[in-house]
Amino acid sequence: MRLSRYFLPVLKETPADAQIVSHRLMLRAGMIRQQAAGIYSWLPLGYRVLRRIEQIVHEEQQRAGHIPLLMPTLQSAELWQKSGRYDAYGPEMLRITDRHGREMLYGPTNEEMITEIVGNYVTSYKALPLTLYHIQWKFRDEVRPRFGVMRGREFLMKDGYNFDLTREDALHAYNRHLVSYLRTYERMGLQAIPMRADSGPIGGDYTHEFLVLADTGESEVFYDSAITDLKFGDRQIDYDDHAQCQAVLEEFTSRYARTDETHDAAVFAEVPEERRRSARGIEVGQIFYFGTEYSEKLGAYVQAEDGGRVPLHMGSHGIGVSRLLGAIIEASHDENGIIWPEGVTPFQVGIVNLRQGDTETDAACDALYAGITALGLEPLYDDRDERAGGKFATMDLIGLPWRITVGPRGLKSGKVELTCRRTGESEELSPEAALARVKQIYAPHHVHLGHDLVEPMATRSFHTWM
Ligand code: P5A
Repeated sequence: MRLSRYFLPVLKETPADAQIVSHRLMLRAGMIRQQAAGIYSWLPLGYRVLRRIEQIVHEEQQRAGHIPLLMPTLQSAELWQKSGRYDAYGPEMLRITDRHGREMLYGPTNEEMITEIVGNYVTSYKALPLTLYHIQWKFRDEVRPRFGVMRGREFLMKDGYNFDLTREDALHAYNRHLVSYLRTYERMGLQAIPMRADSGPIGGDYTHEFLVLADTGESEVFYDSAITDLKFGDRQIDYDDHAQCQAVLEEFTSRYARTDETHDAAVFAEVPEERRRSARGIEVGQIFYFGTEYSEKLGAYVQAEDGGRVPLHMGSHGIGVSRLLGAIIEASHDENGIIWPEGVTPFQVGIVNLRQGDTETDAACDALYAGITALGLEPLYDDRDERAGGKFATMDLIGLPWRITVGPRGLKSGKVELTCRRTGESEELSPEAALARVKQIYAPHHVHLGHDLVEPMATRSFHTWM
């Protein structure tokens, strides 16, 4: 993308009403625009990151064997009357009446709808196990929408629902989700710690929240610092293997890590004092196992092997897709702007032309642009007729992890400059060597452009999702 042809409305001033750094930076970098309290337009740069995050979520869901579908945002009140949650959900639910006087709502979550779907089509235990998920907009009429996309009213969620014959199988689904979430967040450059939590209006007695540690987080958390040493890394997991998933779950949940809702001072006191931490965290996901409650109320039964009719065991699992942009920025920025992790960056490399209009410099930039594109990556080329300082400031603000600077002086000795946004370190390299470095840097990140999903590291066969 050439910056001269892009739509990147960066702000010079720091927006006065934004209280936390991620909100300020998203506004300044021209990523979002508020349209009403807690409701945002996703401007091109923000939309790109949102799509990258969605892509990672889709890949990791499908790697775990989960199947994408798409349910609507509007739901009929009838479904929720069946589960008993229509009244219980309270003023957080946005209720709408259509022209025929029918009661509708903008879905805050989809347990009822997916249970109705599965209950209608699945009749035998042979169709199980089954996990369906979608990435869809939700609406929760939060009392205090704030911090930009972090606590929105309209927000994007990945929500998945497992249907199993037995409690044991459903607990395997729970474990499998926990494992796949660890991998998902790590690919986004985040450490998200699973913590024992409270189930709230979703129900059930078995739940973990995933928290990213950040001073601006809304949750108070208590944990054993040894947990922050754990890395998922590039382990290959067979997601059908119960024992393997259970082992990973135990590894990542055996240390003390709880939100304030489930915090137990007596148990916490058993953690060695030097490892006891209390901190703030951003909840980027939550998983639940809740048994047969929804299945019974909405009629999701199957015929078991012995011919009996049994309700399905269920759980639900959510990732705060739009909130993740805020969480990533909270975890990764400096005084000059955002620092995107390679896995989610909107463009992989920025190209800065120090003398726009100079034939040789322009040609060198064009050649780099073509070279990066040929690697299957997307450069953002600042080809505007602007001063170098302004170009660097824009690149730093929008946070591209790597920048190549091209100017007449360097080109005289055949060199361009490759700069790492995170460390600020620069290397003088030939354009060919710079391209080779870029290729090497992005090799582990499976950057997929457009809508095609071809996953080279599949542990099982993939569905393409669009
Ligand atoms: C699990 C999936 C559920 O709704 N039902 C379907 C279950 N869980 S949850 O914890 O309530 O939400 C899942 C994740 O969504 C994000 N989230 C939000 N993001 C932005 N603004 C909000 N107002 C908001 N509310 C929830 C969180 O990341 C949460 O973990």
